[in-house]
Amino acid sequence: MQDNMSIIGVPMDLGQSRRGVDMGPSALRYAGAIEKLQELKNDIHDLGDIAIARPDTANAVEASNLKNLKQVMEASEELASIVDQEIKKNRFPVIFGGDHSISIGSLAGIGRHYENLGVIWYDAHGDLNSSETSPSGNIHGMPLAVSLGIGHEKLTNLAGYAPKIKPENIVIIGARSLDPGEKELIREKGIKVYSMHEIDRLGMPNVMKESIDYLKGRTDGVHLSLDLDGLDPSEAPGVGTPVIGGVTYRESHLAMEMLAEAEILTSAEFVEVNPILDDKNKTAAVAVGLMGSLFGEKLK
Ligand code: B3U
Ligand code: MN
Ligand code: MN
Repeated sequence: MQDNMSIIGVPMDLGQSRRGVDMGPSALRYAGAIEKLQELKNDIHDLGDIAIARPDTANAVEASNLKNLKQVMEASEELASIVDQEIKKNRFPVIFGGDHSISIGSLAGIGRHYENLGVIWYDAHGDLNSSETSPSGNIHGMPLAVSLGIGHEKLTNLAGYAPKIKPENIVIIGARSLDPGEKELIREKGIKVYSMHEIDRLGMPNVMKESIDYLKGRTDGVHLSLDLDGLDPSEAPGVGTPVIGGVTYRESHLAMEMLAEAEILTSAEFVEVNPILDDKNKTAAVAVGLMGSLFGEKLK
């Protein structure tokens, strides 16, 4: 993995309904994320946080059931352009969320640089809803669909091209809360999913081995999108939509270490840390621990 990394904070909480996840980048910094990365890599640029607009009382974009569409779009444009610039400088982007809607921007910035960008979506959810299938209107439940070109055209056409990724290059790990429309899309597009059932049956070592072998053969870059709610809420309680029965901290460490050894990643993001809902910044500390494994602590 590259030694030169650029950190971009995205204090976004408008892609869902629980305030506080905008403090995710601060919580990660407070828990020592930058120092951890500096320990492991020679060349860390912390680019700080991008500015996020506040919600207006009236949604300025034409009628839609998507909450805060305008603000999410603007932030995604900005993030996409920063990520794009950093990759052009041959730097490895590490993005700190913010809610998961920020991946719309991350993938829009990254996608252009790869013919077959792989995506590991480590999450309790599929984030494969569209405006039609979403039960909530929360955009953080949509970024994977949007990146496939499915959903509101203001989001799918972000950064001027669509789709950003192909369904056969996605691996979802840790899923245990999928809406009916998401399940249908997974079936229709043949998206590879290791739900908790497969993790229980195969064990995390096999799940990661299969995922890595699968992506290695078909992709020219891999983005890790790690939603902290993929972990069990007993170990990562500071998330907006906790779902019991998740991946353990130990299994997650192993997953990160196997990714470090495989050397397939070209970008990464850590999202949904909400310090307001947390237990003394435990979830941010968990995220920083996982960054250590992902960026080669064991290999040093
Ligand atoms: N699938 C539901 C819930 C959800 C998605 N992502 C999170 N929660 N974190 C939805 O609203 O789309
Ligand atoms: Mn998510
Ligand atoms: Mn989630």
